[in-house]
Amino acid sequence: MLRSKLLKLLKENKGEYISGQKLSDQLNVSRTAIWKHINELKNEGYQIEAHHKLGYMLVSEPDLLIYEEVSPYLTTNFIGKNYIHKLVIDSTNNFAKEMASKVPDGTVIIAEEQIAGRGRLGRSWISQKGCGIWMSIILKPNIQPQEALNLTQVAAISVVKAIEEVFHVESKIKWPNDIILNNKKVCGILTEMSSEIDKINYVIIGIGVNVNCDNFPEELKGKATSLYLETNSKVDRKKLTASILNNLEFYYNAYLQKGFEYIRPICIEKSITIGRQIKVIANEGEIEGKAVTIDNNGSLVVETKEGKRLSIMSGDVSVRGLLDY
Ligand code: BTX
Repeated sequence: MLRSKLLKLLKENKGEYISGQKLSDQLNVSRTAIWKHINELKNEGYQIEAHHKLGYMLVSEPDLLIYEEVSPYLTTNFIGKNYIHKLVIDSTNNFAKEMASKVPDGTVIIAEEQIAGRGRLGRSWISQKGCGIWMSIILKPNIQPQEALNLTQVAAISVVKAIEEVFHVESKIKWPNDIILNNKKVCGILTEMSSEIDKINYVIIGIGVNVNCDNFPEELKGKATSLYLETNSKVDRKKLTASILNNLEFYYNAYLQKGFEYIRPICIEKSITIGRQIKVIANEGEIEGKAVTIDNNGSLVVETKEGKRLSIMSGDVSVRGLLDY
């Protein structure tokens, strides 16, 4: 793609002029075509100096999660190869659902802002402009529909590993789908699926990470946080986005090849739930007890007051002493 190639050349020469002639020779297009693309890039927020003799110089890139900005850090084979970026969207999970049957495995939908971001059970997810990573990944695994729940865990450890890799801070997983940093929620995961009785059509993994957000609505203060608020420095969304996708591909492949047992120790190590008193609203009703472990199927094992052990496949968990409980 001409635009990507042009940007690559500009980036390689960032801070230096590169002549219009050289660009047109290297890219094998007219100087007018170069000029047109340069204007487009400028409109997107790239700061490019143009000099009638010296040519063009890239001064700075916009803070946008477009493919050209994220892909230099991507090491994946299939996740993110098809990458759709939107400035504003209702919900990346909604858009992913519309697209899922028409796009390849591993397609990523990412937005700068969601105006109707969704959490689980009809709850909403605040997704302010330009401060977070709001994305959905479409996967088409050849596993049984009931196993799709494990993919939330795969995504959760991928986010925890990515945060560790890029920012050297340790976050924890509140089973099954929240990432907690210093006792507050920094990320939520919403996994949705379309399936037949014994075959998955597609799974959508929606990941919302509060990266540079510095202001949450009153009702979330005390519950929500961002990497910026916890680390006190503005964070590079591009590197973190790529690292989440890189880790996701790694752990997803490992899960498909080796089963849940492979990721289980990491899920346990990174859990903030295990060993704590919890309340779960599950299909079975409300259960109170102590979270003991995560079993080989990815279920949370809870021991009730009566000493009964229950395996919970999915549910809404409150952990005593955490987030208003
Ligand atoms: P959840 O149901 O576990 O969490 C939703 C609850 O979290 C809300 O009711 C609110 O209390 C709190 N909350 C809302 N927004 C935020 C926020 N930005 N940070 C911290 N806490 C918040 C969690 O659901 C799953 C969220 C997935 C979001 C991604 S973003 C990309 C994709 N598209 C989409 O619409 N959803 C997913």
